[in-house]
Amino acid sequence: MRVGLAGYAGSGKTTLFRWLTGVAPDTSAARGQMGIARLRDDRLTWLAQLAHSRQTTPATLEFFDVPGLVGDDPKDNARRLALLREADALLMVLAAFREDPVAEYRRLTAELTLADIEILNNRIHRLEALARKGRSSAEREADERERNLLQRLRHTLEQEPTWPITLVPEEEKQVRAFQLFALKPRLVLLNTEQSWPEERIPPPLASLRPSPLAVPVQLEWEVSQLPEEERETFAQEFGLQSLGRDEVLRRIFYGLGQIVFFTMNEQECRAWPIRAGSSVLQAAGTIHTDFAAGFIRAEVIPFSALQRAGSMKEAKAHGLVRLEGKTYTVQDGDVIYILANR
Ligand SMILES: Nc1nc2c(ncn2[C@@H]2O[C@H](COP(=O)(O)OP(=O)(O)OP(=O)(O)O)[C@@H](O)[C@H]2O)c(=O)[nH]1
Ligand SMILES: [Mg+2]
Repeated sequence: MRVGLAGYAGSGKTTLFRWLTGVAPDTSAARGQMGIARLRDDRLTWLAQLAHSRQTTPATLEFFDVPGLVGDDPKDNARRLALLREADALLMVLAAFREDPVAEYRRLTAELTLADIEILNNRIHRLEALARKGRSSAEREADERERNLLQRLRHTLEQEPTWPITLVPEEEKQVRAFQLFALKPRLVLLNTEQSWPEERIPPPLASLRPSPLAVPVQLEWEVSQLPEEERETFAQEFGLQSLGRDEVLRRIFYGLGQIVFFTMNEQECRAWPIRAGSSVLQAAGTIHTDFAAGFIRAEVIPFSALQRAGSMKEAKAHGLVRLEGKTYTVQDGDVIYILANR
């Protein structure tokens, strides 16, 4: 999943990007920059040992760092926002070290919403113009249906909805090309001066779901640059109660609605990211399109059950490995073996 960093200029997006991905920022990247972070997962290490896998492949998150919005240049802001549309999900980075995060959140949300409404308006006007031209009745019907959907969406956006807005799959398909922010999962990260206890996150933000994170990004970055043996002393001196990079990544990953399932054999043990709620058929397709096409069944065991059993052989002997059909909903931590015709 590609996570876009949304926020105002100087809110700490690039500092966060560098801390999470280890990629050195390219300040000339006016079109944005991509970096990959690997998700540490002790379960994967355990499985790789069990299967004597030669290779271990963790799940990853892609981060997309773009120039932030500026207060006084609406034209370039439109360009900057357009870059963000390529992202699958949004991490809203608020500069809580210098501003009231509630006000900043409201402002940023409003900008994202207005940008979506503008796209909807343009398309609605276009459809209205088409309606005045000679269209076949089939075309007219399709246009009419699309226009109703877009008008309904616009109305929803004007009512301060809860994010993201969900559509039925057919509607989602119809508006996919617009890459609306409103349909992307979003998570708020407050970039704080110092470590904040969770209770300090102000109420209107604290009640958001997924729950916002408070991270002193600059401090975290500085500590991560010190030699290992100095980190603890420095952290204590600055009162840094660090969640740690791995935990922050984990919360972003799960907060934005992803889960992992595992596959393992002697060749490779791998954690696959997938959207929560996906079917095992979609999981099969993630591994290989052939697996989805030739899907017969899946052998599934939750990681915790396998760990308790100690080996696949024991797990099978105790009937812990289930056979599931293609509609089974994958759970986080499922160890899956796909049976397929190839
Ligand atoms: N005091 C303080 N300063 C910070 C923090 N995070 C970032 N900064 C400072 O804010 C400035 C901008 O940080 P960046 O990470 O480049 O901000 P950005 O969001 O990438 O900004 P744009 O790329 O212009 O959108 C830098 O000088 C940082 O040192 C923080 O947590 N506390
Ligand atoms: Mg930047």
